[in-house]
This record gives sequence, C-alpha cells and structure tokens, in this order.
Amino acid sequence: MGFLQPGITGLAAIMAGALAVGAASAETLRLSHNTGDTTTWHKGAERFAELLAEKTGGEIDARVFPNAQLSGGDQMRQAEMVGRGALDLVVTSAINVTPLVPEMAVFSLPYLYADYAQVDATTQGPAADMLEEILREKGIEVLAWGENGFREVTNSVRPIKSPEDMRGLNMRVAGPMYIDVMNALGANPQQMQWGETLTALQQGVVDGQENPIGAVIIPQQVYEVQDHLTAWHYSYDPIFLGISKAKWDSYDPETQEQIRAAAEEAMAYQRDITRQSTEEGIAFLREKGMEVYEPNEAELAAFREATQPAFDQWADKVGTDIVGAFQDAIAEAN
Ligand code: X2X
Repeated sequence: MGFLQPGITGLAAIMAGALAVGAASAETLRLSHNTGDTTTWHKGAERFAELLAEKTGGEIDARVFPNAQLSGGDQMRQAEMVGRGALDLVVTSAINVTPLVPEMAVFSLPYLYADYAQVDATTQGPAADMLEEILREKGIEVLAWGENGFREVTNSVRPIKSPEDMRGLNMRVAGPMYIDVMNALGANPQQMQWGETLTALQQGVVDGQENPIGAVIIPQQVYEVQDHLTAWHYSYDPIFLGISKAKWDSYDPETQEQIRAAAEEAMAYQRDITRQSTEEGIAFLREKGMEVYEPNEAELAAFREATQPAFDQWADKVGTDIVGAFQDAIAEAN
C-alpha cells in the first residue's frame, strides 16, 4: 500500500491543478434586475444563468442580483450602468430605460395594444429592432425580450370604474411617462422606486400603484396591502435581457450565439410563465380578498379617451417613425 500513496497524492495534485485551471477560465457575469426574488423576472434570469452555463460548457455563468441592489436601489440607473460596462447584464422593463432612451416609451403608450398577438408582433418582430439599434448606440446589446405585462391599477380607497374615480388618488408610478398619464386622469402621481413601494402602500404614503398581475402583483404580494384592482390594461410593459456591449464584443461569434440562444430560451420561458400566472391571476386575487373589477368595452374606451393627451405627448417624444412602425405591425397582427 505504502508505495501507492505518493501515486494517489500525485494524481490528486494533478486533478486539483486541472480544476484550478478550469475554474480560472470560467467567467461569472453579474446580472441585475429590479424586482424581488419571487417574480417571473427573477425566474427568467435564473433560467438564463442555468442555460448560459449549459450552452457554454461551463465557460460562462451568471449570478443574479434582485431588487436593484447593484445600482443602490435605483431601478433607472441599471441601464446606464450596463451601457458603460459597470454591470454585465440586466433584466429590466422598458419604462426604466426611458430616462436614457425616451423612445423606449413606445411599448407603453396608453392603449397601444389590445392583446398579446399585437404585443408579439412588435416585441418579437422587426419593430423592436429599431429600439435595439438605439440601445446598441448606448452600449447595451439586447439579447431577448420578455414580459412584465399589461399594467393594472390597484388602490385601497375605492373601486376604479371610470376616469373620474382616479381623481385625487395618490398614485405611485415607476417612470416619467406614467406621471403624464396619471395627470391626464386627474390623479396625483409620485415617482418612487419599486423597492420602496410596498412599504409606502402599507403606510398609506400613497393610495395606489399599477403593475402587471402575473409578473409582479402576485409574486410580490401586492394584494396584502391593496383592496381594489381594476383590469384596465392601460399600458403594456416589456422586459428585456441586455448585456453590456463592451462585454458582448469581447466574445467570438460562436460564444455570442450560445449566449443569445440561452437568452432567447430563458425569455420565452419567462413570457410563458408570466402569461400563465396572469391568466390564473384574477381568480387568485379574488380568493385573497381583493375586489377585482373588469371594465367593459365602453368603460375601457373612456379610459382610452382620458389618456389620449398623454399618448399624443409621448408619441411626439418617441417620434413618428417608431410609433408608425409599431402601429403598422399591430394593424397586421390580427
Ligand atoms: O417599478 C415597477 O413598477 C416595475 C417593477 O414594474 C418596473 O420595473 C417598471
């Protein structure tokens, strides 16, 4: 036995050396997103991390950081940080990028989309390329589009059935376009980080907020702090998985293909689970004690009309080229 000992030790040393070399060549990218670790954003990001390791044969993996913790809790700063290479990867929604790229507001123009077929005709088609081009100039390569969803309004003061019911409500909003939309409805909007919103709702600092059911309202338990929800579908919000362009350009074409394939698969999964949970969501929220109101066509038309000034104002900021391309794709969708 004795003479075998050095042999085994030697082999172990070689194996340890090989592992060390392997570990040294593996790269861990940092992925930032701005919701909690229970959301479909997080699940999509985690799925991407798994697929990335799988498709690159362990050469690259990713670590997911929720709650905008890598940008000091500031959800709007993430895009700018990825753009200058201070973050490798981001999962965030379009509205959060509007301070950097106002054109990103196109997706969320009030009542632009009537259904998912129209959404997919833009986010999964050439219309989205126009935004990808602008983001690329800002240092962000979009790898794939996912879904935050149609944003529905909640509050704890009264059921919302008409634009008049919005008057005077103190509403937390995520970004600048929604300030103008809420003002058009006669509400008092206040821009606030998502990370501070649940506490603000609980303490009555604001009366209400708006977010998608499947991606955010259910997983972040907004129903615990809000009594009423109206499914008014007033604004759609996509998410995207983006990588710093500097990082992207450092990879060879084969690696880029692996990264993109991982992103596309992960975001397709993320869209699926988001739609699934949105579909089951209204029944779930009622079970949890929320009073859910589903407006009829005439009531939706009243909300659409009331938000038209904000649509026009932001369509101007986005520009007619992009808005027109989106409207054309939507018209062809159904
Ligand atoms: O802050 C929000 O409301 C959220 C989570 O939906 C966004 O990132 C826009």
